[in-house]
Amino acid sequence: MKRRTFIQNASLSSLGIVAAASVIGCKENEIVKGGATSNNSESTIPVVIATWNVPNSTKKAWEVIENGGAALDAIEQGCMVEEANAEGQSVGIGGLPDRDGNVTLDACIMNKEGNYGAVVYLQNIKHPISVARKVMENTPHVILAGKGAEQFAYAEGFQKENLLTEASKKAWEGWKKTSEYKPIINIENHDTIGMLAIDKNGDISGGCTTSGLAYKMAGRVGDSPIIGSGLFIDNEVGGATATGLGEEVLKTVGSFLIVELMRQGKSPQEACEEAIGRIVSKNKDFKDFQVGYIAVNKKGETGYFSIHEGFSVTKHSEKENINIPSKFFNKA
Ligand code: SD4
Repeated sequence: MKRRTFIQNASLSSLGIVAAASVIGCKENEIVKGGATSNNSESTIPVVIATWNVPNSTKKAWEVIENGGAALDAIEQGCMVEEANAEGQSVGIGGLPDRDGNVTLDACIMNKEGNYGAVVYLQNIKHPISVARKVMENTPHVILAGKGAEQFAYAEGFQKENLLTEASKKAWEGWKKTSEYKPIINIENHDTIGMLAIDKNGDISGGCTTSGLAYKMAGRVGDSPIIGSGLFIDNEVGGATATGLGEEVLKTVGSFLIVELMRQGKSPQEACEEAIGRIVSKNKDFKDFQVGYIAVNKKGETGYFSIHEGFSVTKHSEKENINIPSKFFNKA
């Protein structure tokens, strides 16, 4: 099949993302209850929580908050740690490229006032989370894309950098031999950062930063920089952020949904479970892709839930900086 035909035929459900063997054979459309851990129902303020195993990022964010800093600064600095980590292949420098070999980054940030800034399809800039913050603070807009975002970043003093590391270039060259679009659940996407923080004043901010899905089509933008999908904050209620197959998060406006469910009285855990339930009940192919959500409410209670096993969160509270495996929907 010619590549063009392949792309046309590749509906989201047929992208061929491989599910872990341990998750086959679940009961469809049944939400697994009892997902909350003791860490979840505990009210902890301040708190920092992020998708995946990113202890250095949560540690940095926590340090900012511990020193009396605002949640917004904690989010930016925490996310920057992973963006600068060249070994992480799904965010910032070292991110896996699109199928043409270009590393294109998506990021957004949202503050306690409900202000928001984002960059999509940004190239050659290591810290998209910081450019997103500049969009929020220094422009009359909320999203800048592609070349315009890049020009804006240079005008704001950011340096041009080559983001394609040797390791990611090698991986891409290996992928090109078959050009099959088959990312593997939890493997290639393990360190995209969605981060939520509550500072000592009890104010909430959040951020999300990613290189998106490896070997995506040129021009593709995921959920991560889109308000309400990859991230949403309402300082009176709480915040939520997402990771995984962005197309499915976008179609259900997942993070906004979770915050609205919390507004209606659900706990962060219940809200994350319902948002995952929304995806799986609408999509019989959910065995082929992963989505994970994390949430925090105004009381400092947290929640996290995913479709499949393998998702985890890193949570920094007064007590500890700990990586916690998430409960998941798709029980064997
Ligand atoms: C995307 N949601 O671009 C992102 C990818 C991701 O962990 O989160 N990976 O669809």
